[in-house]
Amino acid sequence: MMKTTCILGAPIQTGASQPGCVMGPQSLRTAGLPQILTELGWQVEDRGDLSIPSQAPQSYPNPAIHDLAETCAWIGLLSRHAYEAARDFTLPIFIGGDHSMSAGTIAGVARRAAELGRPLFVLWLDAHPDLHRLDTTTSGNLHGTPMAYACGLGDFLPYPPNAHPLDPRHVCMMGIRSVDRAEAARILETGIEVNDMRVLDETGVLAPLKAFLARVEAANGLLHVSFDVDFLDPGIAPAVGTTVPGGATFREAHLIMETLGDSGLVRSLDLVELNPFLDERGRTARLISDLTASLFGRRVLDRMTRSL
Ligand code: 6HN
Ligand code: MN
Ligand code: MN
Ligand code: MN
Repeated sequence: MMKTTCILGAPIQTGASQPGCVMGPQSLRTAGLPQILTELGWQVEDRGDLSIPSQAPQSYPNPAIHDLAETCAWIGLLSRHAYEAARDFTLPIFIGGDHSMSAGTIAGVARRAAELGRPLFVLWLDAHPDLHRLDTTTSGNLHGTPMAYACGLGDFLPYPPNAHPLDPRHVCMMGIRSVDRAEAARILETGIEVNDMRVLDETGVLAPLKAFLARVEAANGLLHVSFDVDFLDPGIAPAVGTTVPGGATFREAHLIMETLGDSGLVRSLDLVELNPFLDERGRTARLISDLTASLFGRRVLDRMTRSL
């Protein structure tokens, strides 16, 4: 059967502190992502970019929060489109856009998993856990909230209701190295698996990844991967607004993506937080599209063949 993917652009940047993520989808198209996946034998449909109408401002008791109405509109829109993409394609790609969009994409793929009667698992590759509730964020940047929303932790009104909350035991985080106090409390309460950079330094990336993949497989689960550009070390991926030193290396990141590709368990992918305004000659966009190629099956021998 033909392997199918779609590219769905979500140019949202109101969840971040600085503008630029709006250019993320176009930057990955310019890096050649659709052609790369086509060459790997996938049938690729570019569904273009979604957009929301302009929103009336919405206030909230936590005065730090900004652009709440925009984020709510994006989450509702993405939830519907991610559900349809998960229904219609083998492995859809949701390209951001800031990470608040994952509140919508995870809700959409969770609806599809519920329809199939299969559990949803999420691999969260990020410097941050993004576990803020609306009452705990102090930056007010809503890209710090999608994982708490996805797991149904706290009252998220006026976000759209979350009909299929994710089981926190079905989440595996890797690359974490910047955690706010309120987020640390959520991690301790829920027992979410957090492989911070110290764990990755001590065990390497493969041991925790393979243990998680074995759990997904044993549960006949569907796996969603949420890839935040700041998971990577800023030295190789400067195009992100929330750089944190000491991130994943080029080799660690490729090994993760190749292992995910080999597993055959991944059913959807977020590529988020790419801010091309901060890039250097397109290097981050090229790296993200190469990492995506690794997940979609590109292996060293393919590249050798091509250069012969
Ligand atoms: N991201 N914890 C910080 C905050 O402002 O709440 C950083 C959030 C980063 C969000 O990386 O998607
Ligand atoms: Mn994030
Ligand atoms: Mn992050
Ligand atoms: Mn379970």
